[in-house]
Amino acid sequence: GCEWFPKHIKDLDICAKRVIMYGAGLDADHPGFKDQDYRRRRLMFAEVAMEHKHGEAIPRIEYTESERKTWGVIYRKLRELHKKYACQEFLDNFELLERHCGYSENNVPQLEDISKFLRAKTGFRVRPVAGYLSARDFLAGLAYRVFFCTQYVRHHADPFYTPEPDTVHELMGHMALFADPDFAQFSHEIGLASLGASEDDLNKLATLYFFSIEFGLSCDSHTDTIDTTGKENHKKQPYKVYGAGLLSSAGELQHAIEGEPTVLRFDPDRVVQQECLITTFQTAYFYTRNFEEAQQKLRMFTNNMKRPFVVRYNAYTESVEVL
Ligand code: H2B
Ligand code: FE
Repeated sequence: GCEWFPKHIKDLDICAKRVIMYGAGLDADHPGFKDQDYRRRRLMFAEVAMEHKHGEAIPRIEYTESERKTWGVIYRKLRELHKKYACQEFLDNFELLERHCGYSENNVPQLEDISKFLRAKTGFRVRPVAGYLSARDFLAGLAYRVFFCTQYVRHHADPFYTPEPDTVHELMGHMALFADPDFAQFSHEIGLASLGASEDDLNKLATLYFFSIEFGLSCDSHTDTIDTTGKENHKKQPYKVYGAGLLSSAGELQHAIEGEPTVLRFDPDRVVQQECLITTFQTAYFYTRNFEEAQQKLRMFTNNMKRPFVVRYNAYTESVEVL
């Protein structure tokens, strides 16, 4: 647990370069594996991300017609499903993204615009990344209120499937809630807990990230689950979705709410025992009443983690003091 970790937001330049897999390294089962044009395009995105440095403007991308079409198809489908399944905080902030950040069916939004918007809202920002990072590097970004964000679009052959994060997942799934102060704080605190954490603790934090930020459910504040006769109303689903993995996947979003999976309370001691499933739908999801509750539970859990030092985040200098 005494590995190097970023002490200043600028140090994230180092984390951003340690991509595990991107562009040229596409696996044989990737839909773009045999598509030379797609692979070339991915190398361009990788270059933009690799050359980006903290504090610089994020280059604007001119998306191709094919990329815009892929975006549009998913956008239309997901917006329809969001209205039914997403939590209110997500819906409200998504509307702001439509109003202020160029979100629409016909336009792939630019990271630079979103980053400026989020910064004004919660101090969060995004920076481009060429592909998948280790959990350690990825979570370190959150400590500095930075979200590593892919900028490329998945392969057009299968708009509703991607084996890796892509900009559609990030923009449709993740961005809206980073405009919510409690959600932002929750994310920031997972990140802080990860700095210099032991391998074991880091895995636990990655699992907590997975079942909250990617697959979390919350209670529907607008649905009364008990009707006036006092009988439970089984018609209305009491859960709403806030996890980005769900909100960016038409299939799993419906499954999580309509498919009657196991839904348990977000209790970190229980959550960390759950296996993160990557290639199939989850068999269990976890819910919190709201992001404040998620924050409190996370804090109780991380307070019991052992680190041979204390980290203190200094928002003025955007650095971490190690005591
Ligand atoms: N890297 C990138 N680029 N995007 C992610 O969403 C991501 C990642 N998720 N690395 C991380 C790992 C997540 O699965 C957890 C923290 O392990
Ligand atoms: Fe994600």
